[in-house]
Amino acid sequence: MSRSPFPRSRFLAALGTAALFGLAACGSGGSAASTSGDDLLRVGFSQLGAESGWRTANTESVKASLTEEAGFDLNFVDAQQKQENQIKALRDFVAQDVDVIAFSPVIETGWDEVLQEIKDAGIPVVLVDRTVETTVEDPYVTWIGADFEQEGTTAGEWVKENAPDAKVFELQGTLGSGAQVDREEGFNAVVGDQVIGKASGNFTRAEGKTAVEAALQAYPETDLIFSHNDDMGLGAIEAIEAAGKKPGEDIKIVTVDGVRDGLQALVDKKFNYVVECNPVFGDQLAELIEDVAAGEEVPKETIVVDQAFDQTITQADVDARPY
Ligand code: GYE
Repeated sequence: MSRSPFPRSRFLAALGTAALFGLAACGSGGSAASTSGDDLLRVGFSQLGAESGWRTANTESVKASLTEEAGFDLNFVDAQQKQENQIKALRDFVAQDVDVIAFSPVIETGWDEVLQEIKDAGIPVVLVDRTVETTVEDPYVTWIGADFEQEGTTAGEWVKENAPDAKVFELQGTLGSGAQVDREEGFNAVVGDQVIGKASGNFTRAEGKTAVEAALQAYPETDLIFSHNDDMGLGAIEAIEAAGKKPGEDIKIVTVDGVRDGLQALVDKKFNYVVECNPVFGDQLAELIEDVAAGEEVPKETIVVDQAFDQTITQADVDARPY
């Protein structure tokens, strides 16, 4: 069973209408433009949570791009890092018969049934940020996100070059998530022999702190932490300082993301190296969703470009960071 794509002409017309409504609303000082919603492209977006600075920036970027003015009727649902909440949101989107479903899967597995239901309903899927492992054939039209394995490799190369004798504790993200699995694979392929222990901090600052408190007891020889994101690294700083040690010196910290708080820790010399993972791709996502809805050819994947930062970063760089 297939579904006819959202006609391009109808969508462009919707854009015009939305723009007019937007102007009218501004002119009258009224609240949000209320359209019938019929002319807009109806998108269900299941965000996995609000666990980190990265996620908050990503959510802001998505919402800033998928606006009514831009022609979208966005139903955004936050799953609070629970897969069952995401599955429920996805089923709701099917019941609402949205034009496109976009979602950022909290972990890689467990989506077979709901992906099949979406496929049977003929609704195209745009996968955002994280990846899925599924037996469903052609479960999504396109994926946009970062190269997590490369991020892990880049972090590993810094360690190999700058701390070849370090005893590394690996602070993993949410177990079973694409970001955790692939960062770990990339990092361990380069310096796996230096890793003396690992545990998950679920990508949050609080759980990162708890995991490092335990790690400092279990592996007192740890002198470098590779954290799968900034937030857990910030939690690690708290745990290290509470144990009377100096983060960045006694225990070096390498992280992934590059949100402002993370880069500030780098300027403050508490982090040693940060591999960027750029969350600001709402505009690219909006374009992909339009093209998918219009039935146009899109690339199977779009990799968001990342860089990396060391302690030569300046306060001005941090202050200029948009997120
Ligand atoms: O690195 C982390 C977030 O999937 C890229 O999820 C994302 C990761 C990001 O919680 O901070």
